[in-house]
Amino acid sequence: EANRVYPDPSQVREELIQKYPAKVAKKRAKSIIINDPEIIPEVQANVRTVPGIITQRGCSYAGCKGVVLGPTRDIVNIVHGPIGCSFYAWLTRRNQTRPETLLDENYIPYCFSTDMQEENIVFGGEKKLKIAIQEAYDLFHPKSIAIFSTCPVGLIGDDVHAASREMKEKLGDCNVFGFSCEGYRGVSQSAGHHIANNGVFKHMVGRNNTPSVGKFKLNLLGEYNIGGDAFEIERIFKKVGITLVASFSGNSTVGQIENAHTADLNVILCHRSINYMGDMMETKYGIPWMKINFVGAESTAKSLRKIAEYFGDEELKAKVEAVIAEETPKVKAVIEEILPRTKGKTAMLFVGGSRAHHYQDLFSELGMTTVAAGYEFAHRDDYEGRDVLPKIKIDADSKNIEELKVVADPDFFNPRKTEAELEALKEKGLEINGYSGMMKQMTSKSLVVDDLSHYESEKLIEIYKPDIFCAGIKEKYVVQKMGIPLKQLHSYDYGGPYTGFEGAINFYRDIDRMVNNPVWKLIKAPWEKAGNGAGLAASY
Ligand code: CFM
Ligand code: HCA
Repeated sequence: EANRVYPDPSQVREELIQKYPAKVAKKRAKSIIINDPEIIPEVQANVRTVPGIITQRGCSYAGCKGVVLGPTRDIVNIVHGPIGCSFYAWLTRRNQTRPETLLDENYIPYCFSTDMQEENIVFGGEKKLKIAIQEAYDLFHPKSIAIFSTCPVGLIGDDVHAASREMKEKLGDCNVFGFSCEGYRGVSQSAGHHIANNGVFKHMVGRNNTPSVGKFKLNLLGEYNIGGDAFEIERIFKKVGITLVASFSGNSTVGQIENAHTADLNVILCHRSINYMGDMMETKYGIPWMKINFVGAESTAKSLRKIAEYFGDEELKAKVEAVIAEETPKVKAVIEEILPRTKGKTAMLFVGGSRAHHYQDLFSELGMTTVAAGYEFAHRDDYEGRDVLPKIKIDADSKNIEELKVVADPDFFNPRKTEAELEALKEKGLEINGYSGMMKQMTSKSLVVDDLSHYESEKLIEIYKPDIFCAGIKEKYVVQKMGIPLKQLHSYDYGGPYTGFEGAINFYRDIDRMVNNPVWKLIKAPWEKAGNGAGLAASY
């Protein structure tokens, strides 16, 4: 495998687009890029998918309700729309939660919907929505109820915000707020993230001013506890003595989020889904943010060191080093065992807006090369790095989603670091408010494809024959029928956690099992193999 010859990327690019009509080919070409980590080329991203192309993407409602709000356990999330939108978003993301006691509120297993019917489309659905809010309140008395708009809501003009305000007033002790996250807004889930960030910031953050306790207090942004990822990060934080004030939003509660503005630092794991929150909290409360990554053992160690460096405390730094020293040997031992079996193998990653980048770390720890990767709905900064932002010409979301006007709150603005301190941290390589995207880390001449189409995925597999393909449920069985194992990087199939040190070990073992499973070579029936034409008849 070490001598593997990779296909010429420019030929691959040609092959991917040659069957398309000229106009489509021209558009797709701008999203299919041959990487150069030194002079990072421009990638067309966050633009509308060409109609007719089978995309991996989802919708704005998914990004708002499922992704950002979904993992908070004590909000009743009511979907205003036809039942399918709720049903297909019901527990499919594997975001886990751990209430402290059996009596603690946990609505994650439930599926709340207004079950909109034709009659509501014709005569309006606001009345039904208000009845649903009242019913949920009477049954559960939750602290918060959030309302999510599906496509028909925007089409018929129901005002979910007015209905929420009215019900909040009426109920008194329940925070009710709505989201205009109709599926068709923007071009993908990404618009829904932005809408969710704005709503959570406006209606939740800052409602509880009780000072949080702890010496090193931070919020973890962009971590959603898929497969228990947050539990592993919480375990590590606890071990090193870091206080997690709020998580946005894996294993989180309403109370945490309402109190988040009392933390001293925001660390961001998935930048795509929650960067808006980091920026808004910095403007209003003076909390700086920095990018970290707990996917991969090395990245975890690096991120812990970065956090310790930010707080600048010698005791914390020593504790971080002690924990890394304690956790690393077991990780190394597993890598040593597995590496001879995974070294030189190749991977492709096509997911979401951050994992296609982060999971490359785990593969490189296994000696595997990422030959092609791309996001479903990321923006140019996720590919090229945040410093490209001012140059961005095409940003479909900003046309659709209004930025919240955020200003410093004189009562609560507390600059956690002076300008000079922030500069000093930057000089130490801490990248406060910045990070480099996927392409800087990928090898020269690897392929970067945004919003990969179904057709292109089949072509890529035919050409490269990767040892593993990483994507989601829609791709899984099509790819496996081609004889290539598919690891779901959304739900982790049934696995996880994959974060931190324990998670890295879980991932190595799962990948080893997949890429070295002889079953993939048996995908063709004996009579389908070349030269075995007579085999079938002869065997009967
Ligand atoms: Fe962020 Fe996510 Fe992702 Fe995302 Fe998603 Fe997800 Fe994902 Mo699925 S928030 S961008 S919208 S890391 S749900 S937990 S796995 S596509 S790569
Ligand atoms: C979403 C959620 C999703 C879908 C995963 C998949 C998730 O985008 O609506 O396609 O397999 O992680 O659950 O990304």
